Amino acid sequence: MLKVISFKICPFVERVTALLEAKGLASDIEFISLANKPQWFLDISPNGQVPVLVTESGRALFESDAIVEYLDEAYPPLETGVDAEQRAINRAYSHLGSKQYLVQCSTMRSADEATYMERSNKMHKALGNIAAAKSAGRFFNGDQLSMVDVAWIPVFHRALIIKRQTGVDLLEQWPILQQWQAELDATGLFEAACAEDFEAAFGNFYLAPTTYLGQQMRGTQDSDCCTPKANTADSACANSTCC
Ligand SMILES: N[C@@H](CCC(=O)N[C@@H](CS)C(=O)NCC(=O)O)C(=O)O
Repeated sequence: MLKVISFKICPFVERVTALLEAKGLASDIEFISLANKPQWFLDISPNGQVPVLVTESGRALFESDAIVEYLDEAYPPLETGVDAEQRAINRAYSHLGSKQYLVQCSTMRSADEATYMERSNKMHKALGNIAAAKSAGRFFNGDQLSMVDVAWIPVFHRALIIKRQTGVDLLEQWPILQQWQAELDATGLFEAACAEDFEAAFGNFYLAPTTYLGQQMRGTQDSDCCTPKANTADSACANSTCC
């Protein structure tokens, strides 16, 4: 059985687990603490990061780009009839998506509105570019789910939770992206790719009272009002703006 080494709110992990779900591949999952990485994990993860995929033959693969390419080569492809040119285009637009993960994480962790605006603006060029490239179909390349859709799932999933909880919509300038987000949501992959308590863990970290978005959710503006809770995702990720 395939096995994913995971951290609950990591978008790089979600890209991998979304692909496993989309392909109908069963897998085990093991969550680790990133603040206190176990030695067995460091022994198999050369970059010390999640995700790691342990293949059915027992080899450990790291780097999400490499993992998703492996999964699409070793198992029936997600999208059929993709020639070399289209595959290159898919990789490029997937890369555009995964490059947004850390930018989105730091945007969501912004302590005030000015920082939030400055950081979210950094995503706007990429959002405009992906909006211009999207097909008129349900998904990126048409009506068939592609590797590009999977790469953008973590971005759209997080944007949807933030919109529902705070009313702040990262995609508000792009109705075509809102529509795409709704189509991806309707696949059920947002939830299927994540642990049952994903939204709670995500909220503890990104919607804490110390973040601008957390204040929007609570209707408060005072970032000094509260001390972050101990033993939440916050404390597990003390060194990072992202998971
Ligand atoms: N380039 C890596 C990035 C993965 C990554 O940043 N993972 C984070 C969690 S979201 C991590 O493991 N952080 C712990 C660390 O860097 O020590 C990939 O694509 O797999």
